[in-house]
Amino acid sequence: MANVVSSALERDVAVITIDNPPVNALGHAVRQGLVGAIATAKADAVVKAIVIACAGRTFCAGADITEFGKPAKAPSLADVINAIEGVGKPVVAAVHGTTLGGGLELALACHFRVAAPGTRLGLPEVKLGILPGAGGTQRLPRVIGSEKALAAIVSGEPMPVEQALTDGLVDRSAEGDLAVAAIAFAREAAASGKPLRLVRDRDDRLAATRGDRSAFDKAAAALLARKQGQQAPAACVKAVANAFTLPFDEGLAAERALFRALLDGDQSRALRHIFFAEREANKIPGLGPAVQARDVVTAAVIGAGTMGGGIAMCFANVGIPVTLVDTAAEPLARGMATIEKNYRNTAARGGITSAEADRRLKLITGKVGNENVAKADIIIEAVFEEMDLKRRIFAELDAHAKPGAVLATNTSTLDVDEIGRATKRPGDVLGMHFFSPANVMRLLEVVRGKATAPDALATAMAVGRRIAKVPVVSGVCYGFIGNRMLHKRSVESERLILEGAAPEAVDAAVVAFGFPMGPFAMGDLAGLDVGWRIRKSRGATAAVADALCEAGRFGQKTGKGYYLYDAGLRTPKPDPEVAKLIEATSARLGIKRRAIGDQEIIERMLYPMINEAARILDEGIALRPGDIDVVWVYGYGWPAWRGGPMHYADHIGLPNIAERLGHYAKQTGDATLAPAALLSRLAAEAKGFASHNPKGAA
Ligand code: T1G
Repeated sequence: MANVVSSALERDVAVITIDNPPVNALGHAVRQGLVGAIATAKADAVVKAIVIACAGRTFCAGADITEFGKPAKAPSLADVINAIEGVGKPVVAAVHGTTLGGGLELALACHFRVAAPGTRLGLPEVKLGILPGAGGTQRLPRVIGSEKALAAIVSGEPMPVEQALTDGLVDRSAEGDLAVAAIAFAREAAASGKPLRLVRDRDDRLAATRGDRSAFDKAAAALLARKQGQQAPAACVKAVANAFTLPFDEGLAAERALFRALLDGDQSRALRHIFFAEREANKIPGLGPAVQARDVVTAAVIGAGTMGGGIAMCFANVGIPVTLVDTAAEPLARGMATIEKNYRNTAARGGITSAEADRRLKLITGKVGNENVAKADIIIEAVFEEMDLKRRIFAELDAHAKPGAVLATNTSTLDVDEIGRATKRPGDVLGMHFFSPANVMRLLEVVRGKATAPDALATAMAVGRRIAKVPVVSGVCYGFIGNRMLHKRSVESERLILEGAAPEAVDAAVVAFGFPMGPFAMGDLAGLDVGWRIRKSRGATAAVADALCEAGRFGQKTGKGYYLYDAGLRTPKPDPEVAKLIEATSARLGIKRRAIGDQEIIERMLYPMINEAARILDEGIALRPGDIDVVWVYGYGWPAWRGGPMHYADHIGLPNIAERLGHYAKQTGDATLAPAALLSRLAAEAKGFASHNPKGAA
């Protein structure tokens, strides 16, 4: 067993150091080591105080999530915490990096916390569908107050050290070496002779809320308003409320019970799946440590439209200078103005300081003419979705781009290989498919062409992570992973309303499932004319959607689409005109209308997509099922607490899904709804998608 905990004596201070890379997770060996080291320090009369610190890039980032769902091994984290509280000598936590979850709970068990500059402290357990299970819901309120603790625990967002200092969570910020500062603090505490106070015994920050909990309840209601269907946020509220309504040990016991119930639940299993799937998506077979990403110091974006502007902001947001290029001064000025407006709005909302907005704006240089990409290490084309135009631009890039520059296209549907063939350097060409708004949406589909060089792909993945995106590799096919699946849902949603479901009923069922928006409201937001143009260019039709567009109903931008929108408002209102148009279209197509229930709506919204995902997996377009889940959670609003389409399918059971698909294929006469080969095979073998890791994927 690797020695992950060591102890050293600095005169009269015992320094206990955890060294369990990569994030000093509080796994079994660490807990054992801590209990042993604390007992030794307690018994050693020379030791007047103790410092607990971590080696490496961060203090403990929590319990070891890989141990969840396995039999618990003693000592538990609660045992470690009891050992710290029982020492009877000052214990100081020396924290740095991302001090999260069980790591912060460990630090809260200590009498004092000294932090390095740049430390972030938080209890993100709710993001894993659980709540802090080692006293965090009882100790944090005792230090920073109930309302601040509630916000930190229900959001799961870490706080910067500056705020932690202000709130009293951190006692001192270390100037210079952290260990030296923590040892000095520990020695001062021991020398002060002041009685030691454990956080568990503090009540000063609870009294106010105990006296009047109205502000707490109001804050709780606001925090839970956008968490419909999720169990963990509500449990967090209950647990934190116990801190000012119950004695400490009763609150702790209640926390434990809530924690256990959530940990064994489907939602936490789904969120843990997404946690690891997001990290697995970074591991590309054939792209081992030998394949080095190319250096990217500067970037260029071609096309100053909505997508181009958003992409340029992604680079400026992380300090990478970017040249935004367009064909003429007017569209360029319009694009730059939109970027400035976005930054000013963010600064006005307090998201960034205006100085930071200025700094980012300075990193974006607007230029007319593609020759201005010559210095860029990576060039992203974001012009109109038209093959000839893109091929022309890529052929031009050959002349201007420097050797070794990565040439990326932001196409959402077109053939990346064909675009690559427009250049003499197809090895440098790939797709980087951003999602609108590009400066907000975290998903990035990185499309690997047949000729794409491994180091070009590695570069795009590394750049994706640097600009705070979640990059997922896709092969070349129409619509890549996300849009190809989404197309199946669009076809089914059109059928459902022709067969009798109201658009608002379909949207309501999809929202009740956990999506932020249903297909019809989403169509109105994106603009129905976008899909209409693509259908026309592909000779495809959608009876109702086409009829709406022919009537000039493009959605929010025209004040009406599937819904009506009052001037300046985005609230969709059902429109009797649309209901009439749909009924007339059904009659014209000879479709008999009937009542359709929510279960059928959800099955037909989700199962055809899952079926298409099985084909995507089988063709190797997606490397592994988890990648598909990450695409849908970060790009299409699939509720993370349902784990993504593939995880959800395994939860429902592939035999059930296969049976329903077969039923709908017969009912609609659409043979493409029949279960895909991979889905049928796995269903027959009583296996799930989780068992299918194609092509040597990790
Ligand atoms: N347990 C096990 N493995 C972990 C881990 C953890 N807590 N955190 C990270 N890893 C692995 C991760 O899978 C990856 O592995 C590698 O470390 C690097 O991570 C009782 C019960 C700390 C901000 O939720 O948010 O405490 O892919 O790629 O981008 O109340 O990791 O290389 O094989 O993400 O620099 C609460 C989870 C746990 C924090 C670093 N803590 N971690 O981000 O690196 S529950 C969390 C993170 C808990 C108690 C409860 C991030 C990070 P691999 P990475 P990063």
